[in-house]
This record gives sequence, C-alpha cells and structure tokens, in this order.
Amino acid sequence: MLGVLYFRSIAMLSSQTLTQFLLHHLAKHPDQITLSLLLSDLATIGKAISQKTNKAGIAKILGSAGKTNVQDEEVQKLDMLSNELCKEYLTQTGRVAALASEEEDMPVDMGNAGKDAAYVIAFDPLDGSTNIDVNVSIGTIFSVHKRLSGIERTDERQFLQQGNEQVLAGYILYGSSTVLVCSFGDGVHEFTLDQGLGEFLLSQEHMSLPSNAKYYSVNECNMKYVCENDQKRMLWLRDESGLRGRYIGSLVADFHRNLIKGGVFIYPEIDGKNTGTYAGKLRLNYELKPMAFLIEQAGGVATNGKGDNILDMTPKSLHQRCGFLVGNTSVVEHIEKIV
Ligand code: P6P
Repeated sequence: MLGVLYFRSIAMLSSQTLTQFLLHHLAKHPDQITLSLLLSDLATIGKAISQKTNKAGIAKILGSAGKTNVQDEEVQKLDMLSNELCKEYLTQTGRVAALASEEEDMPVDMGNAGKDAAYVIAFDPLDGSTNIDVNVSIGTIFSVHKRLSGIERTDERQFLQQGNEQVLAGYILYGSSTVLVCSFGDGVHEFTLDQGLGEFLLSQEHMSLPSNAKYYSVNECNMKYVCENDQKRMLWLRDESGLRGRYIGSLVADFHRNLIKGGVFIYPEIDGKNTGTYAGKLRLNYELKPMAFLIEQAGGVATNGKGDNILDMTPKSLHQRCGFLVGNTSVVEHIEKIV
C-alpha cells in the first residue's frame, strides 16, 4: 500500500505545472510573453482567494459587507476582499492598463506600472456570492482584451469590445478542489491547484464538450417571471429533453459541470417585479463573454436566447446584462428554435 501511495505521489509531480505549460505555449506564441505572465498573475490571485475562501468561516470573513454594489446587490465581505486582491495585485504587476469589475462602478486605473500596458481586464471577482456562507462552490471569472489605442485606458469603451476579440478568458473555481480553466483561443485547459505544492498542475488539456448533453441548468422558480416563449423552453428542458436537472446557483460551478459532463445552462430574461419589461440577470462583459469564449473553444455555443451569438455582440455599457443560453450546440440550437 505504501508503495502505491509513493508512486502516486510521484505521478502527481509528473503533471505539467502552469509555468511549464506557459513555457511550451510561449514556444508556439513568442508574442504572448506578457499575456502568459498575466495568466500567471491570475493564478496567484486564485491561490490567494482560494486560501481566503477555504478558511472564511474561521477568519470571520463571511457574511455581508453592509453595502450594495452598482448592481444593487448586497456585497459580501469575500466579494470585497476578492475585488481588492485583484486590484492590488494587478496594480503592482503592471500587466494591465485598466480593470473593470462587477464591484466597481467605473473602470479602475492600474497605476503607473500599467500606464503603457497592452491589455485591459474585466472581472467578476467572486461569482456566486449567495453561496459563500453555505460552503458551496464559487468562482472568479476574467476576460482580457487588447487595450484600444487613442482613448483613455479607463474609458468605458475599452471594455465594450466583442467577445470574439478576447485574447484570454477563464475562471477559477473554488470547490472541492481549486481549478483554473482558461483559453488563449487555442483550446481550453484545466489546471488543478496542488495545495501542498502551491502549484497549479495541468489536469485536462484541450477540453471538449461530450457529444451528448447530460444536464440542464435553470432556476425553475423563474418560470412565472419569464415570457411565454421561455416558459415553453423551460418546460421542454424539464419534460421532453431527456436531460437531468442540476442547478447550483453559481454560474462558474454550473458551467464547469456542464463543460465536463455535457449540458446546457439557461438564464432567460425575467420580469421579476412585474414591470412589464424583461431583462437579463447575468453580466455580458465579465460573465457571459468569457464563458462564451470557453464554450466555443470546447465545441459548444452561447447565445443571448434571441439567436445572437454572445461573442458577436457589441456591449453597450460596462455592466450590461442579457439573457444567456450556453452548452452543447445541438441542444442550444434546438432551444433557439422553440419560438
Ligand atoms: P439565481 C450568482 O449570484 C449569479 O450571478 C450566478 O453565479 C448564478 O448563475 C446566478 O446569479 C444565480 O441566480 O437568480 O438563480 O439565484
């Protein structure tokens, strides 16, 4: 038995570290030194947030921060802490010129070190806040674009670029293990944090959606808040699709399961307050665009539920929300035809 454990521990060291992976990536893309170093920065941020979330209950950093954000959502202490971590760390590395965040009304200047930086980054620093206090998986989502010349680095237009212009996108999922899933546009790769080593190790390379979907993810309680058409879609998923329902309420966790097992996630526009107008909940710039980038790299597709590919949409504002339908192309296309 000891022999098996010994060889298994050696086997773990045989997995590529993120650093080794990035060196191989650079050999093929010598122009992406800064972008590769930026991914390394994001991995460091992920390690730090993972450490905080793993001991949140002990470190007394659970619960509400006692304020609401630009989304008019109650901010959790860990939301704020994650947001500050992203800002502070990226200010010192100088790899990005400006940062947009779910927790920031406007883009944030990344200081003198970033004044000539070639990239801008948008974050959902900690997605799934409602699950923080109950020990359910949460995540950090990031989207990187090339900085636009001729306009201020903190000009909102830096972030109103189409999703297919992203040069790096991904998420870090803080679950039973901490995984970093990302793409430079040449495949989706997963790295798992070896807490003992303090290293992200390559765990899945060139991830691809299974050809058959297994799950559907939707908050069924919204049935009364969606338009008639989306009711038909939700009923089809429940009663006719043959898929099994799985819904965690953290986009990163629901997306990650469906990426690995096959499935679709749908968050239609809702009229939750009976105002007569329907609106999306999820944010285009720092939730939907990065997820759409990843799913297309893995062989799937993402739309706004109205036939528009998320990656082809030009955002109109920094915190724009819209409907979301993402997963196996065959199922997404079937749902889009339910009109
Ligand atoms: P609901 C978390 O607050 C979040 O932004 C996403 O992570 C998640 O998919 C969605 O909202 C859950 O929303 O209305 O089902 O609780």
